[in-house]
Parts: sequence; C-alpha cells; structure tokens
Amino acid sequence: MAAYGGDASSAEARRRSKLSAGPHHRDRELAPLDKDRILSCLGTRWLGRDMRLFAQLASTNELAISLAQKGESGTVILAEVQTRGRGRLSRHWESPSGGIWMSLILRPDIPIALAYQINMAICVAVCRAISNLLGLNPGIKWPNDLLIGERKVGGILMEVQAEGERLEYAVVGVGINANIDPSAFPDDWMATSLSREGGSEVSRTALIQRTLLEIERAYENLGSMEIYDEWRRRSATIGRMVRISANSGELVGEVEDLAEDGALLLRRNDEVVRVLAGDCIHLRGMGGL
Ligand code: BT5
Repeated sequence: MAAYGGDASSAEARRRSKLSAGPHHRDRELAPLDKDRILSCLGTRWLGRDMRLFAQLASTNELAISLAQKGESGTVILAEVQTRGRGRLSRHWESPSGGIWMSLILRPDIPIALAYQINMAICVAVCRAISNLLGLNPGIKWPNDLLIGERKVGGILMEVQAEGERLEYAVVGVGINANIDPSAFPDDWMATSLSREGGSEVSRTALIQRTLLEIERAYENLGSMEIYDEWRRRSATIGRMVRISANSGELVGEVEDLAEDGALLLRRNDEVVRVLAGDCIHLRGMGGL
C-alpha cells in the first residue's frame, strides 16, 4: 500500500472496509466465461490451445507455476474469480468476477538475463489488444502497470525459473479490469476498468481471444526494436517526476528515458541513474500528488 502514497495503515483500513462493504461488482449477473466459446474463434497457432478455465482459483499464476514445473508449455489458465490473486512483491491483486485473470506458460529459449523482453512484449501486446478491439489507448507505467489516463486498468506479473544461465520457463499473469466497478476499490489504488472507461460492458471472450493473438505475435518478435519502440511510445512514465523504491533505497527524479534492456533512466541533478527493478510512483499531475 505504501507504494500508492499516503499513510499505509489508514489506507489499508480503508481498503478493508471498502472491500468488505460488498456487493460491489455490478456485473454479477453477466454470463460467465465459456471455454468452448473462447476456443471456437481463437486465432493463435499454439498459445492457449491448451486452456483451463476455473470458476475460482487462489491464483492463476500459482497453478500455472505448478503446471510449468511439470513441463507444460503454451498453456493458458483462466479463472472467473481469484481468492488470492497476487501482484508483485507479494501484494494482493483484487480479482472479482467480470475481470480477466489469466496466466500463460512460456518457454522461450533465451538467457535469463533477457527475461525483461517477455514483460515488454506482453505489456505491448495487451495494450494493442485493448486499443485494437476497444479503441481505448492504454499506457504503460513502468514496469508493469497498464493505465488509462492516470488510472490502473491492469497489471502484469511475470514469475520466472532459471536453469543455470538459461530461462527454464516464464509464467506471465495478466490481470485486466474488464467489466468491474472500480469504485469498490480504495481510492488510493487509482483503479479503473474498461467498462468504466468505455461506458459499456466489453466482451471478455473477444478480448481474451485478441489478447492471446497479440501476445503470440509479440512473443514471436521477442527482443525486436518494434516492440521496444512501441513500449517506449506507450510509456506513461517517460518525462514524469517519479519516486522509485528499489532494493538500494528510494530515488526521486525525472524519467529521461527507458533503455532497451528495460531499465528506467532517472535524471537526478547532473547524473542519470539506471534503475533495473523497483516500484515507481508518478509524482506530479497524478490525482493531485
Ligand atoms: C500488478 O502488481 O499489477 C500485477 C497484477 C497481476 C495480476 C494477475 S491476475 C492473473 C495472474 N494471477 C495472479 O495471481 N496474478 C496475476 P502490482 O504492480 O504489485 O500491483 C498491486 C497493487 O495494485 C496492489 O497493492 C493494489 O494497490 C493495486 N490493486 C490490487 N488489485 C487491483 C485491481 N484489480 N485493479 C487495480 N489496482 C489493483
């Protein structure tokens, strides 16, 4: 919670009281996802051809990791609801019905040092799917948030396993607030949903199909300049004043650029610092901060 500013304990108390206030998901009565419908018009060659859909799971990433450990590849796990959806750094990801909560098992033959290319490609692919299908234009808040305007509409969680220097598998979790009511979430999450932004319910089936197709295409173009350029172009972080919490401590500065290897280039007075991983808070122009 601290990453979203404000006093962590009172923010947490507000979160709990708001989330327990239910019923808060206005699409409760919407049709649940149907695997056969998704598969019937899925344009991918290999991604998601093996698809598992659950009414409820603790976390799609958790299940995907256990399947990846058994050697699966290209499998897609979907859940209507997650009870222990997770974000980065063991944070909680609220996953009511109406959203898209899915995980993919990928096995690119790349060194672990290039794993950032997967995150980059998936962020770009999900943005492409949303803009091509819905005409909305999501931005990417470094490193893994999907925004519409200043508000978070989704997030990516990549969990990787290495064998020596090589990547053994990557499980990539994609969370998209499709048809959910973001006013149920604490204000300091700055959350939104596609239905809120677009003014009407979206077809989750069509969006899953399109997202998987864009991911398969981007994945086959992993490490390309085309992906990097679009990742930069879609960045909501370049040019912003930010506060970064990294292992090495806190840094405040203006984001000059994003490097090809995914690093954030932060200008502080006369020096430019490379930040490879960390949490990023946009400071100016965000909800009055
Ligand atoms: C992320 O983490 O943004 C990655 C989220 C990935 C979720 C997917 S869903 C399918 C798959 N299975 C899983 O178990 N997870 C993945 P992070 O950047 O750490 O953001 C987490 C923070 O976002 C939380 O601390 C809240 O402040 C906020 N948050 C939680 N749920 C949210 C939601 N539904 N919409 C917007 N913000 C949310």
